[in-house]
Amino acid sequence: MTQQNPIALVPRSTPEELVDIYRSALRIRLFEEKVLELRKADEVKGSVHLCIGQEVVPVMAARILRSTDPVLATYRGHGWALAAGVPMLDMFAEILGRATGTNRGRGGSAYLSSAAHRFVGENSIVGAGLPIANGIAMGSRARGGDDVVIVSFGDGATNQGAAHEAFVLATARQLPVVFVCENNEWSEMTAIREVVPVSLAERARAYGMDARTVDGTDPTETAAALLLAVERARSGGGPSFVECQVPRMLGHYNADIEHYRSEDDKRRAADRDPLPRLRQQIMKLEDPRFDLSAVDAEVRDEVETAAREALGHPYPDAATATDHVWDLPSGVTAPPLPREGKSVAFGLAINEAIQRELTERPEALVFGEDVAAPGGVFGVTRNLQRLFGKDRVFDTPIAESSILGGALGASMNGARPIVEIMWMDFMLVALDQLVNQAANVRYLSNGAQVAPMVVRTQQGVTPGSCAQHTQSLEALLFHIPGIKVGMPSNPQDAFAMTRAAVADDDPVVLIEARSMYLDKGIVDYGAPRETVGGARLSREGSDLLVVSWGRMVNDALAAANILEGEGIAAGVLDLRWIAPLDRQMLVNAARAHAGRVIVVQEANLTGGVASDISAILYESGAATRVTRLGAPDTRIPASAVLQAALIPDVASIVRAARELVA
Ligand SMILES: Cc1ncc(C[n+]2csc(CCOP(=O)(O)OP(=O)(O)O)c2C)c(N)n1
Ligand SMILES: [Mg+2]
Repeated sequence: MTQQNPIALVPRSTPEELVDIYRSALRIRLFEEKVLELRKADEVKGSVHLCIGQEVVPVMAARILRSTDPVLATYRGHGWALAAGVPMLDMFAEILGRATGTNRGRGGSAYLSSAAHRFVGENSIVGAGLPIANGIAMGSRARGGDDVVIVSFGDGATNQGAAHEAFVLATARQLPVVFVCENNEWSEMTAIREVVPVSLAERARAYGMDARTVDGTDPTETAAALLLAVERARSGGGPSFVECQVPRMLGHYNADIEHYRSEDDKRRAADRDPLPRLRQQIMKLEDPRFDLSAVDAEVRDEVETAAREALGHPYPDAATATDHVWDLPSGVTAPPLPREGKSVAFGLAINEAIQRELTERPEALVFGEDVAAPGGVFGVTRNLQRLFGKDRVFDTPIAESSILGGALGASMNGARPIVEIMWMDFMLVALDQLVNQAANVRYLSNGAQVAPMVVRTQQGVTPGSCAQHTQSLEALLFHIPGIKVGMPSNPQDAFAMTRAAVADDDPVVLIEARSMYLDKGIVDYGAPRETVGGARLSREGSDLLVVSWGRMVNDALAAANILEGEGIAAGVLDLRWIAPLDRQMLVNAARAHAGRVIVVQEANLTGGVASDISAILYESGAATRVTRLGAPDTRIPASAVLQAALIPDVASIVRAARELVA
C-alpha cells in the first residue's frame, strides 16, 4: 500500500478559503449551541448528541466531495447534514418535531435524513451505517455511476461486528467508500484506550485498506487524507479508512454529567477547540478584507433566524402517524393456480423468476454466500452468474450484516438487490439491518425514500438438521411493521411471489421451505404479473376452514382430502403473504366455513402467527371456534423421530378437524 504524504497533495488554502472554512465550521458550532439551548428550554425533547469540537471533518469532506456524493453519519451527525447542504431551517424544524422538518418530525435529532441533499442520514445504531454505505456504493456502481460514499462513525463503532463486516465486504468488492472514523477518544462513557489495545488505523489497515490518522481539527491535514481517499475510491482503488482525531468538548449527550471523565481530560479537549485556532490563523494574516466579527454576526443571525422561524412552525397532524409504513395497494387478490403449464420443481421456479427479473431489470443484483459460482447450497441460484456476469451476481464473505446492509443501501440507491441468507436461523445475526434499518426507511423519511430489497431465505425441519438449522421464525418478521413476508407453498407461487417481491418498493423477505425445493407443480410462466399480497382459498369446504402458509398448506390440503372421505368438507386458505396479511379474505373465508377454523403452523405456538390469526378471527366475529396447531414450545431436536413428535402433520390436522366438528 502506497503511503504518500498527502499534505503535499493539497494546495495551501487561500485566505478566502480559510474564511470560508471558518464560516462553515462556525455554522455548525452555533447550530449545535442553539440546539442545546433549545433542549435546556425544553423546546427540544429527548437526547441530543452534539458534534462540538468535531466540525472541521464534515466541513472539509464536503469541500472535497462532489455535490452528488452520498453521506452517512451517526446520531452525532448534525454537522454532516449541514455540511451536505441540508437547510438549517429544516433541521431545526426536525429537531423541534415540526411538520416541516426534514423527516416531518419522525426522525428527530438522532435520525434525520434528506435524500434531496444526498444526506442518506444519521443512524442511532452504533456501526450500522457502514454496511449500508457499502450498499449505497453498490447501488451507484450498478447504475454505472461513480459516486464516492462517505460514512462517518465514532471510535467506539469500530468495535462493532457490523463495522468489521463492512470492512470485509468493502475490500472484497473494492467499493468506493471512505470510512471516516471521528475518534473523539470516548465511546459514550468508556475511553477507547480502555478497550482497544491497538491504533484504529493500524487495525483497519489489516483489512487491506489504505488507512491513516490525521488531526481532525486541522483543515489541511484532514483535507489531504480525505482527498487521497476520495480520489482512490473514485478511480476504482477501493475503500479507505481515515481516522480523524477530534476533541469531544461536551458530554456524550446533553444530560451527560461526565462523572467518569477527569477534569484534565476535559481541559485537554477544550484546548483542542478548532475554532479559535482557525480564527487566529486568519487574524494573523492581518488582511483588512477579512472581518471575522462580521462573519460571526452573519452566522449568528442565520442561526437565530432559522431557530425562531422553526419554533413558529406547526406540529405534524396526529392523524398522519400511521402513514408511510409501507405501500399497500388495495384489493390485491391471489389468482387461481394454473391447471396447465410445465411441471417445475419449487427451487427451479424461483431460479426462473430471478432470471427473468435479471433480464428485465438491469438494476437487479444477486448476492449472498455461495450464490454465484456454486449456484447456492440448494442450487436455487444456479447458472445466474454464468448468464448475468460477475458484476451482477456475486459471492460475498460470510457476513450477514454486510449482505443485508449492502442490499439495503443498494436498494436505496437505485438497485434492486435479491440477496440470499442461507438459513433463516442466520438472519438472527444480522437482524438489525432488517428491523432497525430497512423497516424504517419509508416511514422515517415520510415516504421520500424506499428500500426495494428482496431477501430470500429458507427454514423448517428436515430429518437430522440441528436446532440452529430448523427453526421456523417467520413470526419475528411478521411482528415488524414495514417488512413484507411471503411464504409460498407451491412452485407457481414461488415463481410469481418472487417476481412480485422484486417489483415491490418495500423490503420483502421470502421464506422458502428447504424440504420443498425438489417438489414439483404446474407453473405457468406466462401468467400475469402479481403484486405482493392476497391469500388464496385453495380448496372450498363448508364445515371448517384450515388456514396455513408455506409448506404446511400441503399438509392441510392432504388432510382435507382424507376428511372428505369421512364426510367433512374442509376448506383450505393459503395465506401466501403473512405480511401484509389478507385480513378480508381471512375473515370472509372463516365466515363461509361455519366460523370453525384450524390454524396450522410449523413454528411453536407461543407468540406465533397463528395466535394473531386467531385473535383477528375472534375480534372480527368471523369465528366461533379456533384451534391452533403448531409445535409445542420446545427447541427442535435433530432426530427424525423426535421432530415428528413435535411438528403438526396431516394426521394431527385430521384429528383436530374431527374434534372441531364433533
Ligand atoms: C448497537 C448499539 N450499541 C450501543 C448503543 C449505545 N450507544 C450509543 S452511542 C454509543 C457510543 C458510541 O461511541 P463512538 O462510536 O465512539 O461515537 P461517539 O458517540 O463518540 O460519537 C453507545 C455505546 C447503540 N446506540 N447502538
Ligand atoms: Mg467516540
